[in-house]
Amino acid sequence: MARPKIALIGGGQIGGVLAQLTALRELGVLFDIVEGMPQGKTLDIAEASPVDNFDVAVEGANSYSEIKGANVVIVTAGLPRKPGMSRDDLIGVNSKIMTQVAEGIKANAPDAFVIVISNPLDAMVTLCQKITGFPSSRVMGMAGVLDSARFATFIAWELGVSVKDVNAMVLGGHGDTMVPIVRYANVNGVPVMELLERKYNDKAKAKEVMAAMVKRTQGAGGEVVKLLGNGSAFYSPASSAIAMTEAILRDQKRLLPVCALLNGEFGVKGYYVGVPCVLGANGIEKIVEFSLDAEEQAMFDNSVAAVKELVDSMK
Ligand code: TXD
Repeated sequence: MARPKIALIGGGQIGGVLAQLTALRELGVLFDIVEGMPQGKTLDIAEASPVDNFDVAVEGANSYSEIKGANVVIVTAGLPRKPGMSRDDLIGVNSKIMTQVAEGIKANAPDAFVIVISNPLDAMVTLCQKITGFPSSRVMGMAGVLDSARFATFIAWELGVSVKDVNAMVLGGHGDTMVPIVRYANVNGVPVMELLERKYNDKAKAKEVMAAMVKRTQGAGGEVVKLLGNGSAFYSPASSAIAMTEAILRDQKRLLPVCALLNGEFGVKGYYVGVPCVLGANGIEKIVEFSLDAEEQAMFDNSVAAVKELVDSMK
């Protein structure tokens, strides 16, 4: 079976790491459409192949015609935040870029699955699906996998356990209103709240520590932006998008938080929001609902309202 072809639209910070990660997994990769830089990055990655022991066709491209036949297209085209900026501040410039990118994908890779990373994520994936006209099962946003990974990292550090044993999920919009689902966060099935209460022998302290981790998760993107001073996170977003790509290409039926177009699920219709989805060979194969308690519902509704306001501002 021919190796799958992945087109990476946007060869900047995240795009460069995406190219390396896809190459290392021998997933096959066609890289970027930005003048010159993609050729340099892919040549550099290819020259690492004897050392990292992978065979893969890695090409730099400057024309959409070279994404023909791509099975998956991952979009990072767009400006990142600068310190002090919100993701929403990017909507004007990145909407113009996304319009051009979506038209290129529609014309050259009409059967591809599309994973949008560009910010503001919930709005950009909405625009991409609208302009490509692809079924919503094939157009999704990457945010929840990253936000959940951040939440899991903070939990692991707090409890002194391996990240491999932490399960944590973040739903809602990809912004300060995102919703870490505290109630279901666990370490190999043991609720995190119980472990915190035992660690501190104090329920109030446990709640305080968890609240701090929730807040850090919601602000984690901005924390990296502030430290970097120029640009935003790129290793963790790239890894998160590759996890989604592998789930599709290897038909893994992963249950992951994905920014998906809702049609009544979780009480939302007609908007892209981060919810649990089964990802497999058919893309978003199922949106998995579960009951939210009153606090979670209020946070989710608030997050959805923020997404609606942002998306409606594009109309
Ligand atoms: O979780 C998430 N979804 C977020 C997304 C996590 C982190 C960063 N997030 C966003 O991804 C970020 O706010 C940006 O909107 C995108 C890409 O971030 P990155 O750090 O990769 O930005 P770069 O390094 O500026 O790369 C963007 C590339 C750059 O090389 C531009 O030349 C290119 O996009 N670009 C284009 N490529 C193709 N077509 C067009 N029109 C175009 N315009 C710019």
